[in-house]
Amino acid sequence: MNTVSKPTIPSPAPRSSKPEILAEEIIERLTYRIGKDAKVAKPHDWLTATILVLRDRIIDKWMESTRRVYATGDKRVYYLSLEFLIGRLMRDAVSNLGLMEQVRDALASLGVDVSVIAGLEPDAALGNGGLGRLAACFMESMATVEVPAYGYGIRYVHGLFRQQLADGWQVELPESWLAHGNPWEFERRESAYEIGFGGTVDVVNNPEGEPRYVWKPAERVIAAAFDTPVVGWRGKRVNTLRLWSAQPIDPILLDAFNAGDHIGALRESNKAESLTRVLYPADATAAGQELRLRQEFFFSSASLQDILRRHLQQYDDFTSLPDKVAIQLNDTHPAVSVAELMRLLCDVHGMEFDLAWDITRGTIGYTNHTLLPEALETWPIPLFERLLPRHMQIIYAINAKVLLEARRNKSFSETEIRSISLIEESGERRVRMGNLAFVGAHSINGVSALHTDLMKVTVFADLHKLYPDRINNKTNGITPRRWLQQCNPGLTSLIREAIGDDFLDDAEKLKPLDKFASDASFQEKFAAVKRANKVALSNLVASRMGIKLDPSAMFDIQIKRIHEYKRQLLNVIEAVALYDQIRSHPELDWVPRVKLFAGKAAPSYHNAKLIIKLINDVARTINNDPAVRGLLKVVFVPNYNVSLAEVMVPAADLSEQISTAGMEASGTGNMKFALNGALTIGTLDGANVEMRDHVGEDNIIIFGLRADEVAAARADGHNPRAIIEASRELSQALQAISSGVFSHDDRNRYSALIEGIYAHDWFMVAADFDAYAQAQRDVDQLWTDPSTWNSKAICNTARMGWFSSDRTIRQYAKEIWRAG
Ligand code: B1H
Repeated sequence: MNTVSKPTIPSPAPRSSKPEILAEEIIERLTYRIGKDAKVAKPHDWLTATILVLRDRIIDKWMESTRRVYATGDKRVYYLSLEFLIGRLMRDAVSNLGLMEQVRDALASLGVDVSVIAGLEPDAALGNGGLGRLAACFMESMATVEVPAYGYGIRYVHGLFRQQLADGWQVELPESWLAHGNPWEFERRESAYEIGFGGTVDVVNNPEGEPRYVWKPAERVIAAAFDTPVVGWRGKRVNTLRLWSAQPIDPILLDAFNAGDHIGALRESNKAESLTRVLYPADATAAGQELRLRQEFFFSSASLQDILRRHLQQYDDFTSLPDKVAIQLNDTHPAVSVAELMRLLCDVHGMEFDLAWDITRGTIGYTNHTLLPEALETWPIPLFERLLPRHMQIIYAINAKVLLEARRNKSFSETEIRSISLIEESGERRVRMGNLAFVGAHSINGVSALHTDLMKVTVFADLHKLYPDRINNKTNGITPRRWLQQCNPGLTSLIREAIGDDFLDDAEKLKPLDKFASDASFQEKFAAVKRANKVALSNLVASRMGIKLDPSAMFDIQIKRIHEYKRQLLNVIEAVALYDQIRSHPELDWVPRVKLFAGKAAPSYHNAKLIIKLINDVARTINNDPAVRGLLKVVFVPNYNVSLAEVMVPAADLSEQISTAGMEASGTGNMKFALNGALTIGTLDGANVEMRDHVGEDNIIIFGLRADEVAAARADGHNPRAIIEASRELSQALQAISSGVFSHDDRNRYSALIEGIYAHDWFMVAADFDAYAQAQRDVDQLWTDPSTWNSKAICNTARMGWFSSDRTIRQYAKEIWRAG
């Protein structure tokens, strides 16, 4: 550095939020940034120009937030997740900046309808379902509760596939959210790191201490950073979502090109870029392919290198890492971070193994999201060793340490030791990523009280015995900004009129709304808002699908990934049974219902795709049967995503949360519906248990086996055939489906699916059917008394504030991260 005195650089003037000024700036951006004359600008151009104007207002706060954490030396939190299901960002940003009216007016003065251009923004679907959406809610809440945080993930070129229906079958189409560019992101060319794969490990002996290991990767790619600002409520803090994109070291091999090998010249480049090209659409199933392991290591290594670089900019060495940095692993997808952090500390920065191990564990926390065996990631040793030879050595070294600890402890049997090991020895030897994440973390948390309790007695029973203080619970939450204020402005203004604005800053202050539950005039207004939301959904269904819905019917909604454990099948079998009853007893007073479904199936998940087809087959038959007289409608809305949820959630009367008890770790859709005044019909699974505690058992409809009963039934050899024979409704419905009543074109289409229920009924569909059907008739009964229904719905909204992700994040900050 030379010593020339630094000039004082003025800061840009604060930006006005007057509609006239916003309008001027939008024209400015349109002209000079996009190069379009307002007269010929397309709606997309207006959208981009508007986002650029908003972005400027965010940048000031962003820089201020970054400066603040440097100045205070506060701990930084890093959330590592392979998925961020963020959806659209414009309405979120405008609303959190408090510019809703101003932006609407500014655009109106230019002849542009804000809702039209907002609807053009692509829905960023860099995630599969609940796990990815949770990461997005957490990002918004971390900014809101002012935790200095960075999200780290992958900038997939193609997010989750677009779902189309062809004759009722799911068809997957590529999704290209970046097609029109992405005005929210900033490419950071200065923040790029090399990521290696394969190769060999050299050992350099060191007479002074531990030998030094040097990994010589055979392949290398560049990880390039793209940053998106995340604005908290009222713009208090702006955090960064940093997504990595893979780029080749040599974009083109000129020698090969000049020698005429034009394809070979680009091979390296294509290979690098394919690393971050698509999101794995598995959801709750480990993908198990080499490219996936590459993705996991790629983003873990880039993130850790970035974290360590930032730390060294401010502090002398890494002994302070656990005090200044908290790294949270979102499931095991980034679990290789445990070994990579050890490698960076020991091999690159020369730290002793034992000290590095303490620092690693002091820094890392791990969140588990599922107990499903098929979702627990393990990698074959030969693959792991070939791709990450040095990490394999480190994992063996960690394992030796942990197993020695367990053996010294004396109270462990050989079976228990085997289950603690990071290496699975039965059959093909594999690395257990869950065990690696567990031993490398000081905190292991589940996502609901029930799920956390089950973790302690199932997957991690033996590790929990060895490290009894590490497992803790952090019940999931949802951001009330997106999932109440933005998606349900009608309900939000109604609540403001009744109890004032306090709940906008603290969702638990919805409580006073309880008093209005029995207020007849408030009930009427509440019902009117719900009806308007149902009309909006009906319009969407009419325009997308040409199906007409009656907004005075009960809207009964199940939207989530299609999975056998989530039991869309139970729901549709009940619809078939109800259909049968309506036809047999036309004289009875049936409650008009619309059963809506939406959700994607993993492309390779045969039964899930078959369930989609079944729902559509049943829908076609029921909707076209004049004997039903419109009393029952079944609709499968295609291409479920965040934006569709924002329309469906506020329109629900009844929320279906009917997973087999013990299988849904938490659920978060359940919370969104209840917050928006739907009643829940559900099992005692995941966060439903705590929702019942909060809303009160009179305000939720619970049915079915509990988790311990499911476990007992499975262990004792549950006899579904006997159960089915004892239930006339169920046997008739199953018979109808399996004999082809809904599939004349292929009468055996569903025979194997239904045979699974007769043969083992793993998901307890038969076991829970009668209780479910009865609960549905209880719901019908309730519906006939609108005042009681509405009062229960209002209680749900009033009492769901605890499920705000602000509460969840405060608990993580206090109890795991010790930050903020
Ligand atoms: C959840 C997943 C998941 N749990 C593997 N596990 C994946 C597993 O692509 N993969 O390999 C993707 C996702 N997702 C969900 O997490 C739980 O099922 C929900 O119950 C829970 O609410 C959500 C957030 O905690």
